[in-house]
Amino acid sequence: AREIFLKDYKMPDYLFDTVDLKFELGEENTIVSSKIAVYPRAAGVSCPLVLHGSELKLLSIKIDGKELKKEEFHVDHRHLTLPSPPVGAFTLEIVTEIYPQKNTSLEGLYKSSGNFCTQCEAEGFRKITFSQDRPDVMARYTCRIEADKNLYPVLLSNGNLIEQGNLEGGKHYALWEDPFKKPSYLFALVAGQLECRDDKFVTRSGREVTLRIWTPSEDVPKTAHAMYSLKAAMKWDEEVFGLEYDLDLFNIVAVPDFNMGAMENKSLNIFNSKLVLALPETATDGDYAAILGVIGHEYFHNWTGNRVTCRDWFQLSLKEGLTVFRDQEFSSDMGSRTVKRIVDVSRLRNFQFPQDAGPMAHPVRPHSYIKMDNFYTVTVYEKGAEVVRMYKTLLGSSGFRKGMDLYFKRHDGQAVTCEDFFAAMRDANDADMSNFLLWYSQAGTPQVKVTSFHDPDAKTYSLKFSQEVPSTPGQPVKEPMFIPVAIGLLDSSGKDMPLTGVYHDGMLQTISLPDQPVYTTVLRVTKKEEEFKFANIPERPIPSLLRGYSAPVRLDSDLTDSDLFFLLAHDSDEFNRWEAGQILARKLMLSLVDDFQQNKSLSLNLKFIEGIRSILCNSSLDKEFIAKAITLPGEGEIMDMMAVADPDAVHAVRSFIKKQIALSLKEDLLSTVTNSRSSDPYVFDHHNMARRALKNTSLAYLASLDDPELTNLALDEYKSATNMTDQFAALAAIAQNPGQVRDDVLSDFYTKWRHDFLVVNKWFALQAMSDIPGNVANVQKLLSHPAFDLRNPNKVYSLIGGFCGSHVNFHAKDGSGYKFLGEVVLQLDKINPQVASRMVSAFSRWRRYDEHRQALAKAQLEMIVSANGLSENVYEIASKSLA
Ligand code: B3K
Ligand code: ZN
Repeated sequence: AREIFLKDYKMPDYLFDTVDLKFELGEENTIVSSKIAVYPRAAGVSCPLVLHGSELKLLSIKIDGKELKKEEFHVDHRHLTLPSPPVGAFTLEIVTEIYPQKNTSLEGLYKSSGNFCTQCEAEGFRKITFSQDRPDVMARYTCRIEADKNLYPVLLSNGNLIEQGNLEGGKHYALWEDPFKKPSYLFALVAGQLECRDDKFVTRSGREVTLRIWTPSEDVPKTAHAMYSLKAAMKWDEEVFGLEYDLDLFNIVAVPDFNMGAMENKSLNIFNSKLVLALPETATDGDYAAILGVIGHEYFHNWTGNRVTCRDWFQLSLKEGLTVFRDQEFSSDMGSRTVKRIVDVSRLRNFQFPQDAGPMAHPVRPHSYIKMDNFYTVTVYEKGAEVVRMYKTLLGSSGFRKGMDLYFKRHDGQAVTCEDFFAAMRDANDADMSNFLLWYSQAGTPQVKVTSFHDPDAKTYSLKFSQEVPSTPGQPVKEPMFIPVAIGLLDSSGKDMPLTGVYHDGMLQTISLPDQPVYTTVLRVTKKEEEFKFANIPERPIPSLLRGYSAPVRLDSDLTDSDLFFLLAHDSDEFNRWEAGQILARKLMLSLVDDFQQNKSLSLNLKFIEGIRSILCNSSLDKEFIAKAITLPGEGEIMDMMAVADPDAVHAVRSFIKKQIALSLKEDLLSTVTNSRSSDPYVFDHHNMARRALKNTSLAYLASLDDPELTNLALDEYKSATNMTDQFAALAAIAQNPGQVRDDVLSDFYTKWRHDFLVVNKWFALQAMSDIPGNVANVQKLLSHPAFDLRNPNKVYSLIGGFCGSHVNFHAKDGSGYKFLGEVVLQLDKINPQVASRMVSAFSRWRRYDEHRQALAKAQLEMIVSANGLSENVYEIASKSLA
């Protein structure tokens, strides 16, 4: 397999002005005719023109209307080469034949429940026709679609519909024109039997935009929330970034077979149905929130990704990190900012930190790849979003906005790099950002240590920072990073102290004056070791460090347990209140894991329970915040902090603490459940979501006790639920404990929902993720359940992905989990390499476990890499995992 390197980037020799496509969609094959206006980037050059193409049957090729002779071009399985095209501009016409009906990779043109659709990012356009399939070649496209009118009444592509009509033989056609230049990866086509929900949005400059969400007719009633989300996103982008939509039509299509969540094709977003369809009875609060976020995300790409795109795929985070940051901010403004931050930081810790510490660790801007699809990662997306957030933390809201404005002013219509974004931020603010760019090139989570010292005589409070970036594959030695540390100091009554000035590098920098007190300041930590000394601090403060999680680092401080309990009770930064509780919980869990491993009996510190009780019973706190604050850190997070990850110990300890909390706080939890019920119809708003979250978190604690009375309570909740959030939460609560009740209620749920594939996927996922002993056998059985299908990515993610999420079962000591995954990966790889490669990633941290498990996992990885006909996708992940 060939590896592609960032350092080898070369500008294209030829550019495309226009691309006119014609699709003749048929039942056996599809004929694609492409007419490209080609011109050399530098006048007068003559060199070969190399087009990408894969799995294409070439039918004809013409230059300026003249059919090429055999010796005038060359085709292999990746390229079509024209060794000596004409000097100057010319027209290239190519006709190819493709077989969408046989395309199970769901990349390029394929069929999903009878409808045609496309997925081109990153390099799927080359499976449709020969092209320079790279993002720095931007052209204006037209697309003519011809198809049977009965089978495919709806024909969609990017831009504006400029012509449509009937053809002979029961066919019809539509001609679409996209006035904006775009790279091939943003091309889209949809044809099929679809109906739409129609709406309007008037932009603030008065453009009336038609909004349409397309689904099979029976699903149209389920698109109301997606439409609400779209309109909210359009308004938000105008208000917060001054960005308006730029066409008269915006289409969203929902398809059941889709590799990822969604795709931001210009004016024709294609979505995985699970991120569009929702009714209170079928979708949970989590689903509603995900729909809001992803509809926003794809819409926001219209500016960050489409109007300004990436020069090459190494720059992916330029659009993805930035757009994730934008969707996070959007969701924060629509709900609770603190809770959204907690959710995002937990995700980073549970998934990105492990990636950044393992064999697949890569910088936010990777240096090389074999298959680009393997780099749509939590590092590029979520760590990339943290990098964007740090600009905002350093430059402030208005400085960040100035940087964004300059970025669009400079680069609208261009394909650019992460440096261009950095330069816009820096130049718009005249800022000194020293070594900030290292965030794009150095992998690994920086480890930051802080020690504090109060000097009562000098009334100073000093914080000494040291940092270390761990070595990662290909990067043994690292330089110190630019780390913005937002900080506040609490006095003994728990109030924020005004921060007046700080000594740094021998200079006193003023922070605030008495009439305009400042309580949070951002320290710029840039060296391996560095000291900051606050002036006018009369008493020993409790520091609130890294407020709002101002940088994606692992922070270690000398805060004592009592400092942390104090912060949990008083910090004005709500995120850090949660964080203080999490630090306490992590310490506690790690020390109990030690006890467990030494066969000591486990016992729980009363102070911890009391801390949880005081949060649970504090009626002044937001209920969703409480739900988060009483939830223990994930097992993955704890294992990630251990020298040798021990899934059995971590699971035993987490379950033990859960049950202890449930036992000790039983009455409080019961009254929380009782008081949080509501008979009002479902509303998706923060108030009601928070109420449900707290009720259901409490219910899960109670049901963990496996006490018949409490199981009955959960059963009552299950039966009386009027929405999926409550119904599914009750089901999950019951399903924690093996037994007849569990089996009965699971089969009741399936019977109720067997007609709704999205709900059935939840049912698969719940069983797959279960920590009940020996679950591999159940999952194996579900593989042959009539509702399961290896060709549908959502089903695979629910059942196979879900199973790998249960640390105890996937890492079962007998190797049964590894064996199960190894076999499935090879089957899947034949169908859909992208999905197979996501699944094989579960093996990548095998070195973190004991020798016995290592040997078992390694054997599976070796079996996989040596398999015949393995895809490059799976090969890359498996071989890098073994390296
Ligand atoms: N840009 C797409 C992801 C494409 C993945 C290609 N393997 C969705 C998104 O991030 O918005
Ligand atoms: Zn995106």
